[in-house]
Amino acid sequence: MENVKHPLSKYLREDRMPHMWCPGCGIGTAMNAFMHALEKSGLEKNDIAVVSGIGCTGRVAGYVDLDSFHTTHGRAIPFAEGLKATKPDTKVIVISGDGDLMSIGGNHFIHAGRKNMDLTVICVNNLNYAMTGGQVSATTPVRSITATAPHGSFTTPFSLPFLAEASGAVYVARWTVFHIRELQKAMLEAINKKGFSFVEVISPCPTLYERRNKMGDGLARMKFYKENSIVKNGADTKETNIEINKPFVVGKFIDIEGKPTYLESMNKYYDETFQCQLGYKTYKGTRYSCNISDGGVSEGCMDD
Ligand SMILES: Cc1ncc(C[n+]2csc(CCOP(=O)(O)OP(=O)(O)O)c2C)c(N)n1
Ligand code: SF4
Ligand SMILES: [Mg+2]
Repeated sequence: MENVKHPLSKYLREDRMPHMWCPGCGIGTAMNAFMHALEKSGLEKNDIAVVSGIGCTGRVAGYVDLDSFHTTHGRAIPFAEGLKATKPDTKVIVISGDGDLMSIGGNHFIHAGRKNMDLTVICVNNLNYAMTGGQVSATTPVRSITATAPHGSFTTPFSLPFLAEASGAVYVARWTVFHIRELQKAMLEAINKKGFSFVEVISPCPTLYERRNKMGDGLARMKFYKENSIVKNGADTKETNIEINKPFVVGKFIDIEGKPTYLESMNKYYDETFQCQLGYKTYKGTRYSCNISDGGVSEGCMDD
């Protein structure tokens, strides 16, 4: 057995194995789909950066053998934005949980979408804050039992495809960990997309969410996904609400071309505004020294 290698082992930090995820958890399946998508993308490992926040899903950053960053809770997106701004040629991909990206980090998500930051965001939505014991998150369906809602949650959850579209995302898809081929394809399309792309991965947390809601183990949940997912590519994202134990819509909902990214808009504006000023150069990445004299931009101010 010693010589048996995972076919995608080049993307894995094998010295970190075994991983910490519970039996039946869907995060490993989501990560496997992600590694397949990377392989198909043809990107070199050095051209990719992965950013996660804190949570069970956030551990992905520690298991992938790439330039990866396990940032603070809710701050994966602003960290990724900074990374992209200084390294525009790097493919920056955020992978994190529903609590991290949509609860504490929700504000960053909507503004990154609004600005069309050139990022791919993959959210593993297990409908709760798993790592900290299974509390209500921004995606917990009404009437679900959680650690902080022992009689059932009563607040309206976000529908993530709807939120992503409303924020300005140019690519939006949702699949479950049962839909492994579709998930790989969606991740690949999102990675290849210029602009703010978003993939929601519906995934079980059998240890906390499914157990409390008497939904069975991880396998039972896969059966539920199989029998209750309504594949509807191009569906109106207003139809993507998730209710407890009810069928829900999956598919590719948004895929648009031609919207300028944040850096493209910035460069266009500054190029037009400063075109007459000696020494102004279009921003292509990190520039350090800046000798601004007499209010203008002096020659040699920006080093490429
Ligand atoms: C600022 C801050 N607040 C709270 C926490 C505690 N905390 C760690 S992980 C987590 C929830 C993670 O939930 P989610 O992002 O859905 O990831 P999951 O574990 O479900 O994959 C919380 C509240 C923290 N680490 N930092
Ligand atoms: S607590 Fe839930 S999300 Fe976390 S590893 Fe276990 S099953 Fe997965
Ligand atoms: Mg979660």
